[in-house]
Amino acid sequence: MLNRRNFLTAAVGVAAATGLAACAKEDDSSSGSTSGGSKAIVLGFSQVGSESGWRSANTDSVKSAAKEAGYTLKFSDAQQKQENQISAIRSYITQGVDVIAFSPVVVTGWDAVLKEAKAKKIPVVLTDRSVETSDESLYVTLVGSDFTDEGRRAGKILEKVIAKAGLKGDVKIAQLEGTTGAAPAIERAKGFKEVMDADHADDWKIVVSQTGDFTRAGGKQVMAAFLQSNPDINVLFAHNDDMGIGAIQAIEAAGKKPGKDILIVTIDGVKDGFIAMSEGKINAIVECNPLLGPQLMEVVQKVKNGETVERWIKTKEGDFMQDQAAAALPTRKY
Ligand code: GZL
Repeated sequence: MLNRRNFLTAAVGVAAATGLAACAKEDDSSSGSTSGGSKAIVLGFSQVGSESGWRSANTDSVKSAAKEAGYTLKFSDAQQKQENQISAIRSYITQGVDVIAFSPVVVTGWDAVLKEAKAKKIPVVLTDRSVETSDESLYVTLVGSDFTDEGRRAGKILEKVIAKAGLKGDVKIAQLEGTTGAAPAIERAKGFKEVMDADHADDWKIVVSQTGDFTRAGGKQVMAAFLQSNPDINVLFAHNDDMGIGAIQAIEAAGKKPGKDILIVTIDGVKDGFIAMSEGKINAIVECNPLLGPQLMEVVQKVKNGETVERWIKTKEGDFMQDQAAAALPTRKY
């Protein structure tokens, strides 16, 4: 999806303009002030929504880091609707913010609005999720994880989970996919399939796969349907903890033991995921770090100064087996 590129010089200017009505849910969550009287950087940020524990932690990180940096943050929650993100970005362009940052809910459909930002010489920084575009100049950098690698890591840690559980015979996998068209959903599925195709073509099979839209309700509803249609599922791979936690409720309602009758691997590493893992209901978690705020603010300053920034600033993250959960819980930051 995103091919790593070398450095890209961000030469930017700032367009002044008057404000317009905002989009779904907007707030100026911090009014910046800098010592020395120089004008505070004005950052327009469009957030995907508030669909998961990961997203809430990501929002907190962006808001607190903007406050810490003394930036004026204009923040909007798109409630997982692309049209809300586009209107928020248009509003930031009209307001003449210094930099626009956003986490694109899906990978396609951004060229037009990003061309409008470019025309007004407002640099755009992607956080968390990437976009598909033929015009690389439409954004300066992505601050976020390698989701394909997260999918590969999920496949590799599932091997350890299966060995530890002593699961024998065919591995029948249910996959709860993230939001349809979203980079993490596309790329996590791709990475997981790479491991399956390379190392488990004859003993692992994804027997059913459907989106749960990264929400607990979605995970519960879809898993209940999975169990109706495929009662012999013995593994669940959920693209995030929240769908895995929802699926646990459906598995227990069906009279089965999550983490035992059905082995579960999820991605994110939010606190509730670690709690479920410490209770033996999730077998392993691949971490996806939402605390991108400080890195984002650092990049925004560099971009505002017209400095060179890397095309992809990756976040660091680990993987956790069930027996590590209890010890890790007290130090989890989200
Ligand atoms: C991943 C992020 C995903 C999380 C989900 O970086 O975009 O969206 O994995 C969240 O929990 O909803």
